[in-house]
Amino acid sequence: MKNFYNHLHAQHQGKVEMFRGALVPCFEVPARADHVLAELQRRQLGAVLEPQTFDEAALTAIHSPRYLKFLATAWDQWVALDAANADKDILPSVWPTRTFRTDIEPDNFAAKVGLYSYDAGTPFTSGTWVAARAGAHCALSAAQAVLAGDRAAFALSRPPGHHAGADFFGGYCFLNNAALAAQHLLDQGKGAGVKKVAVLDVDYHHGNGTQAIFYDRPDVFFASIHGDPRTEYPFYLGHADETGTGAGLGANLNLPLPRGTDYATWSQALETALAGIAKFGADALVVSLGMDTFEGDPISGFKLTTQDYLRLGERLARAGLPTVFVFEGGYAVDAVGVNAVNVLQGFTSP
Ligand code: OKP
Ligand code: ZN
Repeated sequence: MKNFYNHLHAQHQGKVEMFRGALVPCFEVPARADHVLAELQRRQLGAVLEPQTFDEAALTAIHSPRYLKFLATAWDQWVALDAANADKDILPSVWPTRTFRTDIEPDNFAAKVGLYSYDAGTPFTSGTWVAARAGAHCALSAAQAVLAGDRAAFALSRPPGHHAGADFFGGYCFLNNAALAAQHLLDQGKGAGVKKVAVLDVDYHHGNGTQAIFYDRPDVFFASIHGDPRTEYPFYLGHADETGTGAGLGANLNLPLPRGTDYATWSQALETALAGIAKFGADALVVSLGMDTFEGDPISGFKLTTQDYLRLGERLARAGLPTVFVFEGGYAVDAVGVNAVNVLQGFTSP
């Protein structure tokens, strides 16, 4: 399996995030990807490649031009306000909620940041745009490899992506890598017979961005297994009654589970998700591969073990679809490499 490694990921290195009234060190750290890379190389599980570059159109297929322009210029705007800002990250602090307008982009920088975000846990740093763009290119490159005939490919990219919407960042995410990969498979895969794509999100947190992007689409099935949003981030989306809208009705499947869920129960939800994907008739699969379902994860509540990830990989292989893996969450830094590579290993050599 080819692995597309975001060689620029460490340029995104947030200092602090807002948590319970205090600024605490970021959980989403560069060491996460370093550990996955080291484990890939240790087990020699395929070539580690730099991503190709793609033009703007591959990004505007998912994200709004207004949002992309903001991401590309945000840091310069921030430092232009005050040169001393260069030592601090941008952290959102004000948002338009119900009854406010979102059609007018404010001139005020803080207000602009709030228009394009939804939480105060996602710092935007000097290198965020460069890192996020290269990460998106990893996901697109992995999709490209699958279109060229590879059975599977892995985008080893951070920051993660599944919380990012068409025009907002949040939940440590800026560009929706999984959505970009899915759209690329559709846009470039017509000749290869790719007409319908499924996104399976196994991150602990509901992929609200991916769901929202494809919610009215009949050609992308979104299935997600995650902590119940009544108690778990991102709280305001991910309930079982969200089944899609309009032409996309029936193409969204949420499987929320309580804190404390282990693989015996989690894998039943996986069967339900895969049955939905099979019934939908997907021609290709994108897996939002979050490893924060691990029992040792510091911010999550499921109880999957390191061994369980081998079984997950085996099961995904048996789904029989060309598969793009996109790295998402996983904050037990010392375990995330072994756990992620276990999924890939289970997939390739069960
Ligand atoms: C991103 B991904 C922890 C608060 C949690 C947001 C979690 C984002 C998870 N102090 N804040 O889905 O792994
Ligand atoms: Zn997560």
